[in-house]
Amino acid sequence: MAVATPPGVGGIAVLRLSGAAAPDLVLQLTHGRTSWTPRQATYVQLYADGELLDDAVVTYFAAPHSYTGDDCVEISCHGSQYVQRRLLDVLTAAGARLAEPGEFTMRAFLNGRLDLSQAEAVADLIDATSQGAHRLASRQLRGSVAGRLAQLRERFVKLASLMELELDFSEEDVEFADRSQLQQLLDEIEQLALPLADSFRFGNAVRNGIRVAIVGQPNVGKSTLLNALVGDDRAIVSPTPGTTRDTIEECVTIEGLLFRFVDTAGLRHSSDDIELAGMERSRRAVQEADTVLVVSDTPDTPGATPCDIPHELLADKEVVYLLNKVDLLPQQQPLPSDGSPSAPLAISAKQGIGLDKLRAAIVEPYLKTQLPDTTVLTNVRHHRALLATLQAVRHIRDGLASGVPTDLVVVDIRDALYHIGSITGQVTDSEILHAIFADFCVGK
Ligand SMILES: Nc1nc2c(ncn2[C@@H]2O[C@H](COP(=O)(O)OP(=O)(O)OP(=O)(O)O)[C@@H](O)[C@H]2O)c(=O)[nH]1
Ligand SMILES: [Mg+2]
Repeated sequence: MAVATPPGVGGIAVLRLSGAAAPDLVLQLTHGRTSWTPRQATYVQLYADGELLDDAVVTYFAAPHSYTGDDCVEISCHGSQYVQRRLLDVLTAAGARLAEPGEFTMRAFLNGRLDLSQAEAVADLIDATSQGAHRLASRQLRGSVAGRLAQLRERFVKLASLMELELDFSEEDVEFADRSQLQQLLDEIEQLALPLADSFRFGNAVRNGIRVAIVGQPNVGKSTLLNALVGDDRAIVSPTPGTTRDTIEECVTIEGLLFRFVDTAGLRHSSDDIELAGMERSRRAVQEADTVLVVSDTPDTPGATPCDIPHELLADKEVVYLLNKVDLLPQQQPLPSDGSPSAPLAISAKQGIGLDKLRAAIVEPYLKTQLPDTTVLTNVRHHRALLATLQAVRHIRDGLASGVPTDLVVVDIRDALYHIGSITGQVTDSEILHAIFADFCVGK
C-alpha cells in the first residue's frame, strides 16, 4: 500500500493497494459493500472508526490483469493530507503495510508482467522531462531493448547447443560443429550488439539532458553565445577578458531534446587564483560534457583547440568548432567555413548569424536516437552488461581461433548469456533487484 500521487496537498490523491487481501481490506472501510466489480470505477463513502471520512472512487483490478499482476485496488480520495494519512492509518490497522519504493513495479517484474529492462523504463518514463527522453523510455517500456536482447540470446543459445553437441561426442575425436557456422553466429551477434552498445553514448545523454560545454579563450564570446542560445541575458558579457569566473548552466529544449548548456571561464595562462579555479571548472565541464563547442574569434587559427584542453579529453565527445564575431570580418572575405567538413562554423553570437546552423549541428548526432525502430540503450547497467557480453564474444573468438578446448569456450558462452540475462532479469540476485527498485518513487 502507498500513496501513488506526490506528497502534499492536491485535488485528489490516489492510494494504491496490491495483494490478495487488498479488495477485502478496502471493503471494510465501506458501510455494507460486499464486492467490487473489476475495472469499474465505483463511487463509495469511506469510514474510519465509524465516522465518515471521505467520498472516494475505488477501482479494483483483479489478478492477473493489474499493474502488479496481483489483485490491486486504487482509491481516489480528496487530496487532503489528513485524509491520506487517516486512510493509511486505518488500512494499516486492518492489516496492510506500506510499500517500499518501486515495490509495485518489482511485483510486476516478479509476476512476469515486465522484464527488468521494461521495469527500469517505468522509472525513466516518470523522470522524463523532454519529448526525446520520454520517447526512449516509452520504447524501452514497450520492449525495444528486451526484443533486441532476445535476438542476441537466441544466437548464443544456438552457439551453445552447437558447441555442447561437440562436447558430448568429444571422446570420438570428431569436430562436429561447423566452424564457419560458429563464425557466422558470432558475426551476427556482433552486428546486433555493437550498434546497441554504441547507442548508449547518445541514449544516455538524451535521457539525462545533453550537456554542452562552451569553451575557448577569454573574450571570444562564449557568454554571448550562451545568452543567444538560451534567449536570455543569463551570463554577464563584457569586453574585459576573464569576465566569467564560474560555470553557468542553463537548459533549453531543441527539437524535443533537452540540452544543458554550460558557459565556462576562458582558458588562458593566468596567475590569478580565482581565475585558475574557474579554469579548473571549465576543464571539468568539458570532461562531463557530451558535446563541446570550441569557440575562437580569430580566423587565422580556426579550429585550434584553446590552450589547456588536451585532445584526448575531446576523444569521445561531439565537438563543434566555431568561429565567432564574423560580423567584424570584411564582407568580401570568404567565410572560413566554406570547404572542408571539419572547418569551423562561422557565427556571430551578438548578431545572431549562423545560430540555426549551429543548433542543427548540435542536435544532429542525438536525433538518430529518435528515429522510429531504432533500439537505444540509455541505462548504465545495461551498457556495462552489454560490454561484458562483447568481451565474452572476443574470448569465444580467440578460443575458437587458438583451439581452446570446447568446454572452456562453452564457459564463455554461458558467461555471455549470464550478462544478457542480467539486463532482462532472467538472472538476478535479490541485492541487485533491491538496488534497482530503491531508486523508484514510492507508489510506483
Ligand atoms: N562584434 C561582435 N562582438 C561580440 C560577438 N560575440 C561577443 N562579442 C563581444 O565580445 C566581448 C566578449 O564577450 P563575452 O561573451 O563576455 O566573451 P567570453 O568568451 O564569455 O569572455 P570570458 O568570460 O572573459 O572568457 C563582448 O564585448 C561582446 O559584446 C560577436 O558575435 N560579434
Ligand atoms: Mg564569459
